[in-house]
This record gives sequence, C-alpha cells and structure tokens, in this order.
Amino acid sequence: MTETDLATAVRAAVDHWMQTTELDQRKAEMANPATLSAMLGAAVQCNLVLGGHTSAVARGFVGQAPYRHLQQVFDAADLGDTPLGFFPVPDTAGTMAARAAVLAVHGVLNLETVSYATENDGNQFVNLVAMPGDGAFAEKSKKGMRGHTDGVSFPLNGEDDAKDVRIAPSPDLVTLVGLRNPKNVPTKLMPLADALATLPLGDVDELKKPQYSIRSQKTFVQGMKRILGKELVVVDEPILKDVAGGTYVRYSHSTVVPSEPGGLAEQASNNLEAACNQIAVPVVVQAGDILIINNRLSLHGRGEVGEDVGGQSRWLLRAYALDTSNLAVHKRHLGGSPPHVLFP
Ligand SMILES: O=C(O)CCC(=O)C(=O)O
Ligand SMILES: [Fe+2]
Repeated sequence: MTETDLATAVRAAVDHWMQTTELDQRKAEMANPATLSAMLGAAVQCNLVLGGHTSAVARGFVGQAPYRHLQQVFDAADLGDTPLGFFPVPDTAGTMAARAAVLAVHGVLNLETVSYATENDGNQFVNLVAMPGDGAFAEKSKKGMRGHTDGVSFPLNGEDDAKDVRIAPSPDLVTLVGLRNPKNVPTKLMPLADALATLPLGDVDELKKPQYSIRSQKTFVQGMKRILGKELVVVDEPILKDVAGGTYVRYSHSTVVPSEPGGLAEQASNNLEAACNQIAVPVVVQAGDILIINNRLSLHGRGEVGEDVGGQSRWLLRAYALDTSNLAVHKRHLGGSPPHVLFP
C-alpha cells in the first residue's frame, strides 16, 4: 500500500458523500460523528478492496508509521475567510469535506475521533490559525513550535494516571487537515526512531527512567481548573516507554522537566530535543491534504506562521483519534457532553 492508494480511496468516499448530500443533511450527519465515521470508513474500505487492498493492511500501514501524508483527499473550495479562533469551525462545503475526510480516515482505521472536555470546550475539530491580539494564545499561534506530543500530561493508551483513573489517554493520532497554507508553512515531523538512533545509549536509558514531571499544555489549563479544580501535573514519569514492538514517547519542551535539574536526566532531554531538531522532516500540509501523525511514534512541531490573521491566512483543522475499543466508560466526560468527549 502507498499513501496515494489510501488517499485515492478516501477521496472517492468523500467525493461521493459530498455529491449525494446537501448542506443540511451533512450538518445532521456530522452531529453523529461516530455513525458518519463508520459509514465513511466502510466506503473507504470498499474502495480499498476494489483497488486490491484491505482495511487491515491500511491499519498497519498507518499504525506502524510515524506519520502518513495523504495528499488531495478533498476539495478545499468554498471555505469563507480564515477564522480568528480555535472554534467554531464554520459550516461550509469545504470544511464539511475536510471533516468528512478525517472521519473517513479514522473510520477505516477503527479509531474514534475524540476530544477532551478541558480543551477548546470539547470541540471535536478545531481551527489552527494565527489569532489577533497580544494575549498568550495569540502570540503562540503566530510562532513556530518545537517538538512535542499532544495531550502530554495524559497517560499512554491502556494506562492509568497514577492518581486519577478517570483521566483518559492522550490521543493515538493527531490528524491535521489543510484548508489553506499560502506561505507553505511546514509542519515538522520528528520520527522517534530517527531521533533515538542519533542519541548515546546512556541518554536513552535516562529517558526511560521515571524522573520527569509533566505539566499540561496551555490549551488545556483553563478547562482543567474548571473541571479538575487545578492543572493536571504528573510527577516521576518517563519520557520513553518500551512497549511490545517498539518505544513510545511523550514530550514537550515547555511542559516536561526533570525532577532533579542539572543532572543526567536533563542532559538526556536536552539531547533528545537537539536530536529532534536535527532529524525533523518539514511537511507542508496543503489545502486538501491530511497529515496523520502517530502521537506515540513521532514528535511534531512547525515553522514560523507569521503575522497574517483572518482573510486568506493559514488555516488547518486538527482532530484526535484514539483506539477506544478497551476504554473504560469512566474516562469519558459524559454528563451532557457528546460521547466522543473524554475526561478531563
Ligand atoms: O500548526 C501546525 O502545523 C501544528 C500545530 C500543533 O502542533 C499544535 O497546535 O499542537
Ligand atoms: Fe501539536
């Protein structure tokens, strides 16, 4: 299987859905994303089979790769102006096709499209755009980003937070969708295996020791204060974890610090970061593209976005996917939230 094979199967499913529905019907179907994802995922599966592939192969093709770039999987026309904040995503034909493409991809992979109640009010799709003003979010939105994984203070899938079993895992996949990217600002992919191959073994050992404390990323903090009463901060955690068939990572420069500063643990995380910068692969997510990032096998960052806001400025959508086949129900937020909203 190639990225083009998968992209072609997704494109056919999305085009068919767009051609056979009107805006009102699309909105109604989008209100039940799990059902729509299963339906579109089944359509992708049919298209794969027609092309001589299977969805099981697609799951391995995506699940074992640090990232996959699917180009031109939907028509990014009819968008309206670039929004000025994380949400809402405006309901236009272009953003509907974009969201359908994500649900189609997650559907064929048997993954649920999830969000967290504490981040962006639990919105399943958010705009990644440069924001006006001079608050912390606005400033960050225009800058580059160093290597990180998303939802870094949450446990790996299948594990519990040491103090609160309700805390859901961080996403398995971070899926970015291109709506516009006129200045070709790259997203930077940092496959973990490539970074670790350049590190001394001693550093890798340090990164596997439970000796780092992890704060939550800025987008979660306000919501955590509301829902948990405080920001989630975890202590004595490793950055790397060996699992069957590989090594997983959770890391963010701004939120992960060694419990004891100035020692080997700090040297190792600094070296990991330098290694990530060295091996980073720039990928320009163009209008109509989907970039699937494995949030365990790859870190990601981005280049400088710049000052342009609104109008025709850069606009990506982001969604998260999680294998929820073994997810305990207490890790969902529920209580009036849609089922895809996880706790916290
Ligand atoms: O804008 C991008 O290309 C990536 C953004 C990102 O990684 C994030 O918002 O967490
Ligand atoms: Fe990110």
